[in-house]
Amino acid sequence: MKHMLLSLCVIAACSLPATAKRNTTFGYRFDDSLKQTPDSEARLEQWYKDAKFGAFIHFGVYSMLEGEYEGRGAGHRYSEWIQVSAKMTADEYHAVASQFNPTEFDADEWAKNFKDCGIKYVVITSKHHDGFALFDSMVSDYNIVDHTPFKRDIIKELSEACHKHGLKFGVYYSHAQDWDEPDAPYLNKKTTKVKMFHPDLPADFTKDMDRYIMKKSLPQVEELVKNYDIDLIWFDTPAGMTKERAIGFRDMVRKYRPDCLINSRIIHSGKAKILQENLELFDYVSVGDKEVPDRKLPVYFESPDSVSSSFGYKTKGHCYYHSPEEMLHRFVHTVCSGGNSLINNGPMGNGKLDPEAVRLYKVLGDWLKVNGESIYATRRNPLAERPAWGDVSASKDGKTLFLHILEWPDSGTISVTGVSATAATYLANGEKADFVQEGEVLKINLPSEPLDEYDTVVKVLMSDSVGE
Ligand code: H79
Repeated sequence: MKHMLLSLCVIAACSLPATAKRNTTFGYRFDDSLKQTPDSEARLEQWYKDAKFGAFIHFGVYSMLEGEYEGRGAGHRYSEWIQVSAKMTADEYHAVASQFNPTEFDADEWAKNFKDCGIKYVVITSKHHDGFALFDSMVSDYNIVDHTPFKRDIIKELSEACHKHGLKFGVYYSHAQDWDEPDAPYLNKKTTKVKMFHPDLPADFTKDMDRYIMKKSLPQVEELVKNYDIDLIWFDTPAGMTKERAIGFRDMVRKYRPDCLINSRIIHSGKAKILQENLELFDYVSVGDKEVPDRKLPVYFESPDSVSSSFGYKTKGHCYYHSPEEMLHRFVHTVCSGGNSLINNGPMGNGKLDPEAVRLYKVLGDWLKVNGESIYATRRNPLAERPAWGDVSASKDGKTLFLHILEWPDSGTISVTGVSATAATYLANGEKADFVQEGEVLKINLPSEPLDEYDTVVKVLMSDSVGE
C-alpha cells in the first residue's frame, strides 16, 4: 500500500512545482483553516458532492496520432502533447487536423456506456492546448465543423446525449495555453518555443497574452457557456492567469450560468498553494494530474485521474494502464479524502471508446452496483486518521460509517477508535459482521477471506455520529 501511495505521488508530481516533487505537500498546499464560500458550497451541494464518479475525456486531433508523428514523440508520456513532443509546426498540425474524421463516434453509445458503469458526470476537452475546438465556433474556424470532413459538433451531440441519460455535462477548456496562437503563454518555456510552432514569425515578435484572451480564449468560453448546456467548466494549466484575468473568465461563466461549477485551475497560484482569497474564483480544487491525496482535505476537491499513463489515446511507445485493483483503490481513497474522482479515458481516433478504458470503468461499475452506498452521497472520513488497512467514508448524517478494507489484515481483525456501533453488516452479501465493542474501540472479527476481490466494505451503524 505504502509503495502504491508513493508511486501515486511521483506520478502526480508532473503538475507540481519542483519543490513539491520530493514529498507530498498537502499540508503546505491545504491550510486546515480554508473555507469555501457559501455560494460555492451551495453550488457543490446541488449534485457534485453526491456524484463522486466522473468520466474525463481527452479527444481530439492527437487521438489519431496515438502518441507518434513521423517517428517522433513516442517517448513522451502524454499523447495530447504530440505537437510539442514531435516538434510539429502549427501548419503541420493543421494538415493532420484536416483529416480528423471520427466516423464511429456515437454520443449516445458513449453516454450509455458511462451511465452503466455508475458514472454521474462527463467532462470532455472542448479545446486542448493544441487550440483545436471540438465545437462549432464562430470565433475561430480551427474547429471540428469548419476544419474537418467530419463536420459534426461533438460537444453539442455529447451534451445532449449525457443529459438524456441523466448525466451532468462539463467541458475542459485550455484558456491559457494555445499552441495555435503565438500570443498565448506556455506552461514550460524550456520545451515550448513560439518559433517551433510558428517559424515564420518576425524576429522581433513579442507575446501579448491579453490580445489572445480577447481574440479567442474569452470569446470561446462565452460561446460554450451561452450556446451549450454545461454544468461544469474545467480550466487547465493557468500560465499567466493573474487574478484580474481569472476574474474575467469567472464573470463570463457566471453571467450566463450562475450554477455552473468552475475548477481551481482558472487561476495561477504560486506553488499550487490554495489561497483563501482565491476561493471566490472557483468552486472546488483540482489536485495535481493523477494525484490521489494521502489524507483528507479541508475543501472539496477532484482528482483528475486516468485509466492509463496518458490522457489522450496512446499506443506508440511507453504506455501503461492501471490494474483494476489500483484503479478502485485510487477511487476509494479519493472519495474518503473528501473529493470526486474524474477518471479519464482517451477515445480512439475513429471515435470508438478505448476498450481497455471501458473494461476498467466496468470494474468500478460492477463494484458500485453492490457497494455504491459506501460511495455516492457520502462524506469524507470523519475519524482522525486514515487506517492502515484501507479507508473510511460516512453517510451525510454522520450516523453510518463505511469501512473499506483494501488490505486484508493477517490478524483477522480490524478496529476503529471513538466509534460506538449498534450494527455492522458486509455490503458484499448483506450478512452481519461479528463485532465487539471494547469501550471506545470497535473491533471487527473478519472472515478468513475477503468478500470482495478489491474492497470489502463493512457498513457500521452508530448510536451517535462521530467526528465532524
Ligand atoms: O490535459 C491533461 C494534460 O495534458 C494537462 N493536464 C491534464 C488534465 C497538462 N498540461 N500540462 N501538463 C499537464 C503538465 C505536463 C507536462 C508534460 Fe511534458 C507533458 C510532461 C511530459 C509531457 C512538457 C512536454 C514537458 C515535457 C514534455
